Amino acid sequence: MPQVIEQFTKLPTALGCSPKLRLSVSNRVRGAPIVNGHVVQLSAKIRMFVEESVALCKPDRIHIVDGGEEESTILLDTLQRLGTIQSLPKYDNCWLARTNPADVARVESKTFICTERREQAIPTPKEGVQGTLGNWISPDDYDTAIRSRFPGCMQGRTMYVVPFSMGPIDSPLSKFGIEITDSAYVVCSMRIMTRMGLQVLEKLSDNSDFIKCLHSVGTPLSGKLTMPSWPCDPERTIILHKPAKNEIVSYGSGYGGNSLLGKKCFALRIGSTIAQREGWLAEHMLILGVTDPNGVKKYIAAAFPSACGKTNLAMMNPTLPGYTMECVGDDIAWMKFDSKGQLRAINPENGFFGVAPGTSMETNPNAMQTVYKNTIFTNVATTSDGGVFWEGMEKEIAIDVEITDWLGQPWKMGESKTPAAHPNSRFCAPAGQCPIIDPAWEGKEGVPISAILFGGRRPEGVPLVYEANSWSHGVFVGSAMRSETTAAAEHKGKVIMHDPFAMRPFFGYNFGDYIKHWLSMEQRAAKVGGHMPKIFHINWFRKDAKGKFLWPGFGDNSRVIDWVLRRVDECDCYKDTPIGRIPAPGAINLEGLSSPVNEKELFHIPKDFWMKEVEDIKQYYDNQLPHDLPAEIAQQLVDLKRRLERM
Ligand code: GTP
Ligand code: SPV
Ligand code: MN
Repeated sequence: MPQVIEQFTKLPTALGCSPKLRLSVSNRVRGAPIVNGHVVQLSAKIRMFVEESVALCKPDRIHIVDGGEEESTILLDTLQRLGTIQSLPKYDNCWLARTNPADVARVESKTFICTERREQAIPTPKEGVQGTLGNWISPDDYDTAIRSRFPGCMQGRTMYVVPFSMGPIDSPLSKFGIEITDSAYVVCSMRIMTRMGLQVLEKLSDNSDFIKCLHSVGTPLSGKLTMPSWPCDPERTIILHKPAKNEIVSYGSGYGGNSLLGKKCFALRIGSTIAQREGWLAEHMLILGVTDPNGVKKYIAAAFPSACGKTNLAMMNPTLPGYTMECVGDDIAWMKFDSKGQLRAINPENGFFGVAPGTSMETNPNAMQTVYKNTIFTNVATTSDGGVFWEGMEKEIAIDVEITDWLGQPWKMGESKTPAAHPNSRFCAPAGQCPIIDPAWEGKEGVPISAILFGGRRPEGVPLVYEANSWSHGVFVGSAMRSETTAAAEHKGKVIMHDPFAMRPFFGYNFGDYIKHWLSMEQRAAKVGGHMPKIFHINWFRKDAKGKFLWPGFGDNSRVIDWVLRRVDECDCYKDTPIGRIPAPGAINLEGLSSPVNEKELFHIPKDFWMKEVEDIKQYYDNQLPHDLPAEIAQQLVDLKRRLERM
């Protein structure tokens, strides 16, 4: 430990102040010395936030993060000494973190939105029914939750002050945050996932507002003889949001969405409340640029639940000749109408925190080429030649290498019964490294969106693609989305769950109001003479009677995108069905497909399945939104049922 502290005091002259000034007696906050940066560089508002946090958490020292290369090297080195990360010598500046096995995913059940009244945060379910659209916490319980966890939680540790921007620093669509954390892993990951450091601090020097993010792993070091390599407090983990104060407080977990507070907590939960107030959309969506064989470029946004294919679609290598796909973002989109009524999107993130298993040169070569430098892997397996391994990479490693699983145990392909990599293991890599990153991905104004896709894992009944008949029908489709659960959150087993708009874990306010907000977008665009993007629903995951996927997916999804864009151009290549418009027979280009597909089965719409689906959706609305469902959406369901009855 003394070695570690020494490391910090050896930091280079940060933020342009001399070592003498930096280590002067006055460079303290409430007695805690600042070992990197200087207190004079904090705006009054940031300083107040740091003061309050120091008084509460009692860190031994403070480090104002500058975002520089040297700082990053020292932090990574420190993490390596602590045993939190190990280097992966096969690649360039790549690292592996192994978490505590109890801290491997987001924890929806421990995530709360705090508002004065419950109905501001979550819909009131039918009496006797458990609500599934988020958790509310009262202001009193919010304070108690903090008071019972945070006092002294950073004793013996360094408090990092991380200034960051969600979105390109100069974009009018971007927002700033300050994350206070006691985890160097978080700092190094935030450096990849956000624009972080000095530039942001300078932007905030006019004392402007920011989102307050407080995070602790919840393992103070005072009196501890051993230092865990992955400190956390899974039993008492809690993730709190107070939209009225633009405040996020997270305790007990170091994992992804729980600790990198710019991502789900800020860009989606707090972001959606700001978006509602300001008239835009903060969504769990990828953004993809598509250039067709005529050289015409359009952008689409797509919302699929966690681990359901956003990263893959966002980085797809199209199999359809003549097409070029470019990636703007793989997880979050902030979308706003411009003055002409064109919906424009930015990716507020700066990196990818992508699902590792299933990613390979076959399924996603662009992701593979992104992650072999400057990447932090979490919970993947390692190879004896200093590389990484996960399920899906079987063909990509030398046969003679030995594999160590994510828990650090020897693992043998074909023999071991447990997965080598945790199913929710991830890579955290700079977006700029993606070989197909879109030239406009950091554009200030955002890219114009022509179509919005919803989708999920639906093994049965749901066709490969269908188009909504109107904006409100599309909003209905988003509200009725369901998908098989994945390892991205704590749900066990593969059950089909409702995940409206792929946002169930990420709503910052009452889902009923969220639907109303989506519906209101149409008038918002109309007012300035704009038009709405078309809405589609896709399903790459339909299976045949033997349980095999009916659709090859991945690069062949370009064939679906091709139809979607032709529909955006109002091509007459569709057929009406009770659930929406599907491609007319032969309208999906299947030329050159590596193996034939059963088009009939892919687009079959079984009446009994859909009648049951209507009943399930009705029950879901009745149980979860008995008071909050907009009449327009209730009517959409009635209309769908009527169309199906006539089938
Ligand atoms: P989050 O980062 O959790 O929000 O997830 P994501 O939506 O970005 O998920 P991702 O793209 O990483 O997909 C996760 C899993 O879906 C991987 O195991 C992929 O192999 C699988 N997958 C993605 N696209 C397809 C597809 O077209 N077909 C099939 N069968 N599987 C796919
Ligand atoms: C998701 O679960 O949707 C993710 C990963 O994108 S995490 O950041 O951990 O939430
Ligand atoms: Mn996600």
